[in-house]
Amino acid sequence: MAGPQWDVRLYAEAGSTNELAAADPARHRVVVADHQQAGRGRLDRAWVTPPGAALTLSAVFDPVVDTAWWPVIPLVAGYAVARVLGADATLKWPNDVLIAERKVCGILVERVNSRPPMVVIGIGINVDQTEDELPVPSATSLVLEGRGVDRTELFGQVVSSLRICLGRFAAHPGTFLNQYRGRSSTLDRDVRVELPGDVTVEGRVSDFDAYGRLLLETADGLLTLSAGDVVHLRPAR
Ligand code: BT5
Repeated sequence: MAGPQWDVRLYAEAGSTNELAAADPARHRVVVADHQQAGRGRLDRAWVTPPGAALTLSAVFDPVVDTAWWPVIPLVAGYAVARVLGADATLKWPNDVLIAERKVCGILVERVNSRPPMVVIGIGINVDQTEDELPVPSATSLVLEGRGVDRTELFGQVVSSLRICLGRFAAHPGTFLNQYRGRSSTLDRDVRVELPGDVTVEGRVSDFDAYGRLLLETADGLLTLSAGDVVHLRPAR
């Protein structure tokens, strides 16, 4: 199936690929850096990768879905990466990709208020890092999980998967969460959720709604959460 013509901008070094993509957004543009020196996570956190060992890219899309569905786009991006990484890649809500419960990929989706509005989908995948090169113990890399992959091939697979998954999502936005549930490592788990504003809640994740919100059963009743950092409290069953 022929895809669109991608406008790929490859940098040997860049600060943040998301920043570069957002500064000059154009449909089907992909910014990729061999070394990202100031990678960004959510909430001003850092995404840290050594030169030449990770895949760090940002792809620009103009999603043709009603704005009510935009909060689901980060989940779609995580799902698109997970299906490339294999059957054992799971999703920690909202969109971290895990292998064996450790984070192999982080995603940062940002909206650009251009005309039409676009999204920058930033994806960082740990590919060749050794244990020493990972910034936190909760991280892993593909090579540490026993799968060496070629970064260029992975790049092609991830960009194509993003396009396919966003296309399907745009066609049937209300059914995406059915697929997402099957990849979730957070569903049915006991979790602690750190909410914006230093509030923490604990409970069991009973489901996600069609808009990607997490439904948490707590001692005080059911909460519907649209943002937060999840900590899985017990091993997966
Ligand atoms: C994320 O944030 O997981 C989003 C990361 C997005 C990175 C991509 S790379 C291409 C594009 N350009 C950018 O500038 N960003 C995007 P968050 O959920 O806030 O997680 C950040 C936290 O993950 C940090 O505070 C660390 O604890 C941890 N971390 C940092 N680097 C990591 C790595 N390489 N692997 C795993 N965990 C990491």
